Amino acid sequence: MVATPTRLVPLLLAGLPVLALPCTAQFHLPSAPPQLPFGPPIDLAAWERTWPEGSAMEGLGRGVVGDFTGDLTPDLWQQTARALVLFMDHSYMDYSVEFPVQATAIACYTKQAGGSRDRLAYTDDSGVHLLDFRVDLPDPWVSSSLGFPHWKQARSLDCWDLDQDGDLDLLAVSADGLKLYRLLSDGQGAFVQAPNILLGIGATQAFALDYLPGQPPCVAVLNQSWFFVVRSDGVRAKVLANPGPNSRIARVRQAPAYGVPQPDCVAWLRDAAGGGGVQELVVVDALSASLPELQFLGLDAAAIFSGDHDGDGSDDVGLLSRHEQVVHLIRNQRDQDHLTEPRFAGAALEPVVFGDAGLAGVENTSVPVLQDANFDLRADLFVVDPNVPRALAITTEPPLSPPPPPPGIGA
Ligand SMILES: [Ca+2]
Ligand SMILES: [Ca+2]
Ligand SMILES: [Ca+2]
Ligand SMILES: [Ca+2]
Repeated sequence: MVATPTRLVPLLLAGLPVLALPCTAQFHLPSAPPQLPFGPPIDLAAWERTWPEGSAMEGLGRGVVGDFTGDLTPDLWQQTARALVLFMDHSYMDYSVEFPVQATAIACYTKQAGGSRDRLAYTDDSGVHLLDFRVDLPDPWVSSSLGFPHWKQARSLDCWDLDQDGDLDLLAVSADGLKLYRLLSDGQGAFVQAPNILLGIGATQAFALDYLPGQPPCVAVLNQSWFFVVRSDGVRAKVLANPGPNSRIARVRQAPAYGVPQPDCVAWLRDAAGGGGVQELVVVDALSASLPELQFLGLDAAAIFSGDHDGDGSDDVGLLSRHEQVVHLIRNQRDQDHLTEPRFAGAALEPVVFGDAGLAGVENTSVPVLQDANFDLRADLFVVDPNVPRALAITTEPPLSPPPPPPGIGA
């Protein structure tokens, strides 16, 4: 199926060609030329986008940040039950638009060699696709099916170089939660299927990670009974019981130690023993035989996500409160200067309020994003505020001074 945008109207901008663009757009002319990656950091305090008119918000799912318009500014794709919503930051315009496809999973397929923009990978009831948004075309939506219909309604999509050939591959959990699907890119735009891996019953989440030093990437998996890490040959490298139905996992990358790359670990949000709505954070790594780090959280989190917010090279973790418009950040304390610190145990929760703090608010099940989008080497926070509704970026610290420009690129 090739989806089409809800409404398109022709638009004439001063000095620009006629474009067919959605009429939910709000436009402004540029006050400054487009930013280069090594120029001054982009002011993300101005990054706030209203929800597209007439677009439903129910079933908020994952958010994905990338440069989907090819102008080196951040854009956010947000999954909902009925549609995908793109919040754009183009260098000369500012709008949000709905792509009416019921995706079951989304991920950023980052720009490959020779490409000019990131693409959105998504699964729906017809399989797996790569979606391009081309502002230079009369019909800006270019959705390409990859031709694997058994991928229909697959969940928990992830993009990773699984075979370490330099080309980005795809993995996902099958719709019935029993299998791990993998597609390997040939670097020419086609994909080849790798053998499926059995995941037990009720798998909900899977993502790739560099878990075992010196070995090919593994995959972290959560199913209804177990958390486990599986090697590329299907052998399980670690298995732990999953104590409750509300588990979520997130990949945590670690800063190198003495110049040596460190394996990734997994932050696991799960029900504490005894349940009762009490959640705990567990860190799973390849070096520990059992559970090395554990922290009780005392909050009802709907989502866990990760990114290097303070720029020390180690991923920090964010937790989204389910009924408050609040994200709690937890700093990873293990970095290049503190090689033996516990990663999260004992670390304070740093609340970031993005809505009306006095209101409980509607349930927010979105998965926010921690990712550096303004080139200051610190991950920025992108959230959806369903009370307004809107999408916005939050930087909680003043930006660092920009790194010096490389030769040939002006500041
Ligand atoms: Ca952009
Ligand atoms: Ca590859
Ligand atoms: Ca960090
Ligand atoms: Ca940043």
